[in-house]
Amino acid sequence: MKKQLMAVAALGVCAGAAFGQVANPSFEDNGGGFSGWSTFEQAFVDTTIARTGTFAAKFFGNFSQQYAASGAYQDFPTTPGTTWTGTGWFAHTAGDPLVGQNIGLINIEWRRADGTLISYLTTTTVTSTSALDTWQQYTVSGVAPAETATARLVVLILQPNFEGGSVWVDDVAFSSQVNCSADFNNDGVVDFFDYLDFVAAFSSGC
Ligand SMILES: [Ca+2]
Repeated sequence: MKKQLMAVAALGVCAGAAFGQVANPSFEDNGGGFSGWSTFEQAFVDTTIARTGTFAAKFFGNFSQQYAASGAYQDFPTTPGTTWTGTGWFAHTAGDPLVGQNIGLINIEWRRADGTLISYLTTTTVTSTSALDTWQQYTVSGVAPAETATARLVVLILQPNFEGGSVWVDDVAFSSQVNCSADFNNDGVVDFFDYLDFVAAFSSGC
């Protein structure tokens, strides 16, 4: 009986998938725009191509420096050890195709409480060789390192060498999962089945 009470007391949801939802993920809010996002350099919404709704984000290089970047981001409070996964749909168009070294990226930046950058993860998305006018989904995922207070999801174009073309982005998502040592069967919930697995592991010894 004592064991059962212990197990019931431990019942809880381990995964935090509801935490960290992206605001305005399809760029449709307020008649199309970046509500909920922060932007940098050449960032616009337009109706030339959209995966869902009417609008998508459009980024192109500023042609003023090498490795110019333009894009948009959102910040989410977090703690070290939390796993974050970002996804976004990317495209380029026949009307303004990516040229040469220009690429789309989806990044996670890990930042301290004072806002300084600790490190970042990056996934290359569309390139000059990607199919035109075709949406494809890309993912970036990782675990927040020590000192992380903020996980920043960034979608952007990188323009290394003054070349033309635009990156389009739609339907962005970002979710977190707290890694939980009591979730023995890794189903995202701590319940009696985890306790049984623990007992079985304990009984079998090492
Ligand atoms: Ca949209």
